[in-house]
Amino acid sequence: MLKRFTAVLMIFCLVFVLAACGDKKEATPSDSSSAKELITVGFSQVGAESDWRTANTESMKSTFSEANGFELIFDDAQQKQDNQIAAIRNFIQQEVDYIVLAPVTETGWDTVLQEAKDAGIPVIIVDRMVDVSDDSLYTAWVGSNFELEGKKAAGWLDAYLKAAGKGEEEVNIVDIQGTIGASAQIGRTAGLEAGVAAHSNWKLLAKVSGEFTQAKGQEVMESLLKQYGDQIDVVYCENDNEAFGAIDAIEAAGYKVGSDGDMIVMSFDSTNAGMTDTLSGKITVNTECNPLHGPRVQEIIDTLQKGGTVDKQKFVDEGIFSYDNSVTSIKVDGTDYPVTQVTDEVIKARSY
Ligand code: GZL
Ligand code: ZN
Repeated sequence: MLKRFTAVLMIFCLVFVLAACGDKKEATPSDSSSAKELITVGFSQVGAESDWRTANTESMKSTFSEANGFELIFDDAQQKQDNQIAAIRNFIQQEVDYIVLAPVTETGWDTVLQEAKDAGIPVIIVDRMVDVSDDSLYTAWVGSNFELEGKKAAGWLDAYLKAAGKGEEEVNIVDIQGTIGASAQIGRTAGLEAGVAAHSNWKLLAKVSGEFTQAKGQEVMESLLKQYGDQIDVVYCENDNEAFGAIDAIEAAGYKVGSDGDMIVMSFDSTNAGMTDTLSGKITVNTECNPLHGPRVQEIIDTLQKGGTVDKQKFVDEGIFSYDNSVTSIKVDGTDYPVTQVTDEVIKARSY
């Protein structure tokens, strides 16, 4: 009995082993050397704090897909620099081909970028800037000219007030700033402050960080309303999500936003939701900040893969959108920029 059982077992094992080997022969030829190596990209993203950030992440993820020849390792730092530094070290450990960093703030990157350089991994910076002692620590940067964004917004306010016959009136402004130390905050605040310096009738009542989020924007606006109430003429929000929060606070306090209201709201990002509020007049002007960096970074990597050289810094072109057509063009540092009135068609024509 035992012998027969052993014989059956041996036959079964033999059949099993043959079947397994057989599977190997079935392997499609593409599994072997002909498969194109994927380029591995480690992307350290700031977080998910705003609609703009979501659009930026989407652009990166849809660009760095396997279908496009990439393996993307994505890390969301929840707006903490320590998490970004840990992510970069992790990418170095994994020996990725490229590191892409969207830095939460400008300073504190020298050490970890030196580690990436020592590991021979090119670093591409997107969106905000890094302030490093040696710019060989990164290969390329692509993003917005934030100071120009701020100057455009201030230039629009100047023209808007003049068109409304208020060019000489006292104007009280509050600035709900972005994440302190982020290039977008630094540039947008600087643009407004330059406008205030150039106009003795512009009063900057307060600058308070709304951290680029809706919740913080609402909280900050609530306290500004308690402090200044209807003295406020202009609410300068350094991104759309802060504007959404500020508008909620203003309306909850019984005030009306808009050209025919108690105060106007200015914003940045021109996200889809921000443009919808600009169409309705809740936001009176929205200065564009384009988040679609995926294709721009892919272009840089494609060039580097071919052994080419890339621009150290590349600014993206951006517009400015308004509720009404009282201002159709502005001049900043001698250059004219068109102001586009928001319509349904303008919103439909945009991809984010
Ligand atoms: C700007 C980007 C800012 C956006 C905010 O390029 O860094 O961060 O303006 C986002 O919406 O949070
Ligand atoms: Zn002026």
